[in-house]
Amino acid sequence: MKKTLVALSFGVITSLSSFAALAVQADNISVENPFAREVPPTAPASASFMTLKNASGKDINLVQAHSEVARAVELHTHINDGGVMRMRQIDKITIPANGTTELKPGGLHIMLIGPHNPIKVGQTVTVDLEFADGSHKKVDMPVKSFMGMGMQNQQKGQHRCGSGMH
Ligand SMILES: [Cu+2]
Repeated sequence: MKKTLVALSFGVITSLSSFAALAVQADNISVENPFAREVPPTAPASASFMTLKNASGKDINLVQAHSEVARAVELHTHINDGGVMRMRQIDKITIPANGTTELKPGGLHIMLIGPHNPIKVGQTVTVDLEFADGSHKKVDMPVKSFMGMGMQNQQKGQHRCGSGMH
């Protein structure tokens, strides 16, 4: 009987520690100021932005993102292509050890391609972040209008960037 108990608790400890190992990257990442961009019903894509903070002493890579609001979700950056800002898909976004990575208009972003429904102000969009170790973090983000953020100039750049992709 005693032997069984010991074996049982050992099994529990083993599974707990392996769970902790799996969850460690997501647990070290905190998300600040997440938001998604409102787009017209006909828009082929939207984007989401946030500040990612890494509380660990090792670099953490965001390798994928998932969301039920869109047909496909991609990690993107902007590149300056002969004076024109264009988007490009990338395979990871690195959050440096004890550092911060900002996803913002005109820079890194999470692309929501082919929204199933119009993405409007007042809604909340959920994006699931997946890190290199397979751990996940769900982020609920309000939908914001760029016009309401005093970012008219940015919006012009975004539009050009979007038409460059499609
Ligand atoms: Cu993009």
